[in-house]
Amino acid sequence: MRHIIHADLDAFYAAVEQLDNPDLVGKPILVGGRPENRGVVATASYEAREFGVHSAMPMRTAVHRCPQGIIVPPRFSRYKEKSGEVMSIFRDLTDLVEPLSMDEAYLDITDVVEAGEKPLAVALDLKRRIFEKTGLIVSVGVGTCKTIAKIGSDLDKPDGLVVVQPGDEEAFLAPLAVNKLWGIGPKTAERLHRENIETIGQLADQPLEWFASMFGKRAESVRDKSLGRDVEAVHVHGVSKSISSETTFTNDIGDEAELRDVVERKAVRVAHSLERNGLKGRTVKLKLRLADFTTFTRQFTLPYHTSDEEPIKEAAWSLLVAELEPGRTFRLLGVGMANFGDDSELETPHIQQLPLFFNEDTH
Ligand code: DCP
Ligand code: MG
Repeated sequence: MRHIIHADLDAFYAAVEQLDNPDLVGKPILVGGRPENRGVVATASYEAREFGVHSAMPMRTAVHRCPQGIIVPPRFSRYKEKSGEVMSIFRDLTDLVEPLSMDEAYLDITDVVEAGEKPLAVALDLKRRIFEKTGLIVSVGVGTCKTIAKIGSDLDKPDGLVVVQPGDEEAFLAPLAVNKLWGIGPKTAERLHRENIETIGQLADQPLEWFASMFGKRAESVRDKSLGRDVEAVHVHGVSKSISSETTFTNDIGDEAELRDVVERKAVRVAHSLERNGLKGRTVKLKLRLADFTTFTRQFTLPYHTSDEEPIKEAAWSLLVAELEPGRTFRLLGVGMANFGDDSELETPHIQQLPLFFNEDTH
């Protein structure tokens, strides 16, 4: 079973403006162009939304509805910077992150849940970390497919958290309006309205043939979504340069056996992520943070590309052993793999004869 999070920041541009200028906190903010320049609202703080202001509205209309609104010109480079901070916190949790825009992303947390974490705890922890590290508030939806996660994150905004338990998908969606489904725009909603279909439940109740006549090629996908069981994967865009898994401990760890255990679990996670993404790597990285927050990485390059657990475990552990000192404790440990490629042009027996580590480029 898959576990997916959809996370979307609240009133993103406005929240960044309030963060950088405390005078704006708690006030109606209209981020966008001036009304005299035919500006539009990029976003409004929740305080301004109470007056019926929303994104894409002409600023002239917004000012009319909310005369006390404070107009703030957008600062895109600052939003991009904050977005980067948020995305990197998402990637601390899982490598399977699919950003949809500057302020929202899908995260596949299946591995994290299979490692024993409860989805609710993962979501709460993510919200807390985003707030502590960036000062921004994120709304989160959690479920077994993208449809559920996406709808969930929007349902309880701002500062939302909706977790739909496996098995509850259909009942969760049933009472909601059809236009909440991804891919049902105003035109389709109008066609459905003419057939007296207003809710996702009414849509899901239709026979298969009806879906075929209504949606053609999309029939199956729309039906799956209406039942909360779409199978769409979280797509990691672009070519990632490394895959890693790291944890900050609640209490710093110095015990060798405990550290060994963490390294092994991280290595398994990395191996799984590599496999999921169809990648093999050669450079194993170990990231460490000490009790005094000093952070550094060590790396080993293997003689061949691999996605196997064993060499990753072995390399990461040998790097860590070199850093153990009596009394030294660690607050963060991460294992990663970089230098992706494939050795399929080489013959396997030849590769297997190579020693495990032939090039130690630790620094
Ligand atoms: N945005 C924009 N123009 C739009 C919609 C959005 O410029 N028509 C920008 C401003 C938003 C950001 O994108 O801050 C994120 O879009 P969201 O739809 O997620 O809206 P917000 O984050 O502002 O509000 P919320 O997600 O709380 O509804
Ligand atoms: Mg948002």
